[in-house]
Amino acid sequence: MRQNTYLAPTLRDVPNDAEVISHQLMLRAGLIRQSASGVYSFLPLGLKVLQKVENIVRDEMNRAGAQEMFMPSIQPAELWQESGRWDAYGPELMRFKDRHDREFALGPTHEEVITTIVRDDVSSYKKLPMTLYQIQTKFRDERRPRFGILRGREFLMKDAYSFDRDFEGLDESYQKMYDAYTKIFTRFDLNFRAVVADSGAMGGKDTHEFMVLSNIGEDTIAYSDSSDFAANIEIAPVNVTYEQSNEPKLERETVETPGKKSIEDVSKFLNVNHKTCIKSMLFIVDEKPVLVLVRGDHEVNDIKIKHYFEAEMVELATEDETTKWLNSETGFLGPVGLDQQVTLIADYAVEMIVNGVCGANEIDKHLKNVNPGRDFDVSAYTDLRNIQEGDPSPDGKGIIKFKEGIEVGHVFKLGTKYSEALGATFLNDQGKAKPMVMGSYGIGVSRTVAAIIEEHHDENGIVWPLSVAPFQLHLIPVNIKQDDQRELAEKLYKQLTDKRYDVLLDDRAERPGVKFKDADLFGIPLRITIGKKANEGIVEVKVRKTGEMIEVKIDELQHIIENYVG
Ligand code: 9G3
Repeated sequence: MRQNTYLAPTLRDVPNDAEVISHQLMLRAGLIRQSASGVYSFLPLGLKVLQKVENIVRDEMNRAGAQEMFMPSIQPAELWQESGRWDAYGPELMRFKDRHDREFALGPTHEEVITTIVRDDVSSYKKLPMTLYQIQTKFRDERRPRFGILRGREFLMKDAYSFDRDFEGLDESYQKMYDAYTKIFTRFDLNFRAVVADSGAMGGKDTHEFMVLSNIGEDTIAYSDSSDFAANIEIAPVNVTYEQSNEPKLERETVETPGKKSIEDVSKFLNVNHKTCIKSMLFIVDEKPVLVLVRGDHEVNDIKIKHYFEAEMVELATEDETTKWLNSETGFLGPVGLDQQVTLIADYAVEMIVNGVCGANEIDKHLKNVNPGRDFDVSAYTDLRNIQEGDPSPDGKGIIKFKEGIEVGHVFKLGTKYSEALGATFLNDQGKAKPMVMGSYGIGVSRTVAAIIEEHHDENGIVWPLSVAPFQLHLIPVNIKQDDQRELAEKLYKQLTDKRYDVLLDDRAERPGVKFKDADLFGIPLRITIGKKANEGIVEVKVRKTGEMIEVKIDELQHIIENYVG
């Protein structure tokens, strides 16, 4: 490719609305341009990388036995009404009407579409297991698109769907996809972890997120410093045995705590350790009031509350609801003398508190020397808190540390949620109709491009791993007006492209400094510079990743290139 007419407009300055390095570099290196908030065009250089990422995903999907197909983005509302999701999603689902006033959605995902296709054309167990996938644009009207294509409103996703006879079959299909994902993210040279995650609205039990460790990730991963345990903090289980002090249990008393609401203020004011304080938070769980207790130094995890009650909705109570159920206000809530209608549950750590402090359910008052079992009974002790750095790893090996992560993949065991809702059944070997058992598997293909840049860049620009680089070689004659440099460049360009190398030739009549700055921004793995020694048949090779520079004779060049690029 000749750079002089190539649409890869580079920017010297960092665009000020780009907060993260991948967004900055994708704009500066001319990979993308924004056309609306969260909506981007891929320019030629960006598209070449996107296609390399796509093709590695495609290669591993095919090797895992998945069949590629292609579904429409336009999805009839009837499908989503049949699955019950038309009303389950809010403004994030992009909807529109056609000229006949019929309702449609722009597909954010394709469970409904794929399930009806398989329902209509697969009916025998002999055809299962079957895994289908596509690589296609998805639409999600994010409230706050940010970080460039990391969180866009139109993005490229590989979405796969597996159909099995039974749950054992699903486990096998799931494992095949899981293994394929491990190969894919390894080929992208990404530092990733498969973390146990929460299936959210998708239902089903097992699910893993493939997270690229990065300090700009929007998810927090709890991982062990000495095992491969890793889980999204949302559902990371806490496995701690708490000590109980053997101090004598004292008489409970009410104390004045004017305006002292937070655990910090109360523990300071009463001069007690915040670990002996009981944090009480009122939640409305599927319309019912639930007071949740955790130890003062812990955080409530509302996903765990949701799972405990297998609830649809878990919301923190408003002040009005707090007044209604506890006749008090946030900051002075406690479990003693609770209205029978309020369910009381507590995290395991609370059970071991002796002579604790909690709200008195009266404004400006707290209780001292409160003892679980004597002063209040809970309907259950269970795991309700966020895991914390320093906790023992739930698998008993090592200590928990936190790291932010960018979610680039997500695999789900869906079970029969969609096949039952949409009637996708098959006749088993006894001729009995059974619902197919499904899994769904996503990779954010465009998001992965940004994640690779987050991990592979330096102060001069992008440093592409060879597997996804837009070109393998960057051929740069320093001064295109010098005949010997131009002629040698053209000769090498022909030789290398004839050998099927992917070569970008900088044939622009630009100053050397501009050429080299652009080359650093583009991050093509190997740069071949043709300068003053062209007439001696000597060129300079620079390895983008290491900065290593070597001068080589033309006839040694092939060997160097094979060595580095393959
Ligand atoms: C929607 C909207 C946004 C959504 C969904 C539906 C996320 C939705 C979860 C999935 C599950 C899997 C197949 C590939 C892998 C992920 N955001 N999800 O279902 F209507 Cl607006 O997409 N789908």
